Amino acid sequence: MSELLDGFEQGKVTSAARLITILENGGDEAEAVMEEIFPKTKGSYRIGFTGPPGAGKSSLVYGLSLIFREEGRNIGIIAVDPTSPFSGGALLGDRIRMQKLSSDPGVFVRSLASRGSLGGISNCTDEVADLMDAFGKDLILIETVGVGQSELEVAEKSHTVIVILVPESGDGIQAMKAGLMEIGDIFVMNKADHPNAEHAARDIEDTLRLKDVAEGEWRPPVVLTSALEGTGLDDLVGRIAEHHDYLESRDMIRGMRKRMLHSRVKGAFMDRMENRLWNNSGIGGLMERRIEEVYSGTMSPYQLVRELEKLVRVE
Ligand SMILES: Nc1nc2c(ncn2[C@@H]2O[C@H](COP(=O)(O)OP(=O)(O)OP(=O)(O)O)[C@@H](O)[C@H]2O)c(=O)[nH]1
Ligand SMILES: [Mg+2]
Repeated sequence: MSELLDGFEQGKVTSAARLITILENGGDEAEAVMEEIFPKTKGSYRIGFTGPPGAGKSSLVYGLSLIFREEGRNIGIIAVDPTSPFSGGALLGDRIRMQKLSSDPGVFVRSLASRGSLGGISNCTDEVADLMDAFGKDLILIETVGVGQSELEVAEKSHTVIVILVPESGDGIQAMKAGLMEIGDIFVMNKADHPNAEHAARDIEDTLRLKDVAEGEWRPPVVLTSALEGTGLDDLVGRIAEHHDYLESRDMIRGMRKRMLHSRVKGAFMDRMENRLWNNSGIGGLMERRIEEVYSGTMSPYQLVRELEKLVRVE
């Protein structure tokens, strides 16, 4: 591992990539890598991209990357490997784009296996983002496969959250249902080359207008883009900069980083506690023995909860 870390220090992409694999595998080795990496992070800016499958997230990330590169930014891209049944069709396009980007030393692209069959976001997204940060990437773009929880998770990991919608499928309503309206800092109506796009964008604007936004606070804009034709991307880059400036003017960026770390430490701690409780404290065993009684009606579920609780001592 020390050889890999040396390589990493010297800016070798192959070393960084192998360290990411270690992070992906988790366990003690991953933790040892993080011990080395974490102190080297410099506070990169993180942008999350979420939205329904096939909305054009990868295409936009690619298009934006080219612009950010022209601006001289050093970029890391984390994509969830599109292994889900929803997004299998995009795989080839993703691969081709990734290859093009990978040949640019100013871009570090990595796709990570998603957790579970529903896609979402990878367990080690935070760690990989930190590694890219420590590797000198000042801007990290994180794409999720938009299903269920992942939107909310990416919001916890990003300074700016971009919600990408498309005109065709009544996305506005879907977005509200999925809670996307709450988490988006910028809304993108992609596929503006489709006839319905402007109308759909106005729908989203109308919905957003209902949001309670205090005077002077950020009101999420709606940007029309066509990742296919490359239109609207400069506008989107401008909006991202505005949101960044808004956060900075209120000195919120460091506070957000603190909150991100807070939720991360808490998450990791709770995972560990759950494991320990369930496997090492006898709770799992007691549960197995007594659940029959709950099933047969001689004990209530809450009685069993109290019994389990007795095994845990929290001072
Ligand atoms: N017409 C049109 N097609 C687009 C546009 N943007 C993306 N597409 C196409 O839509 C399909 C899906 O694009 P992706 O960028 O892979 O979408 P995604 O949101 O990353 O998809 P998943 O990662 O699978 O959820 C591809 O065939 C793209 O070429 C656009 O602005 N206009
Ligand atoms: Mg994609």
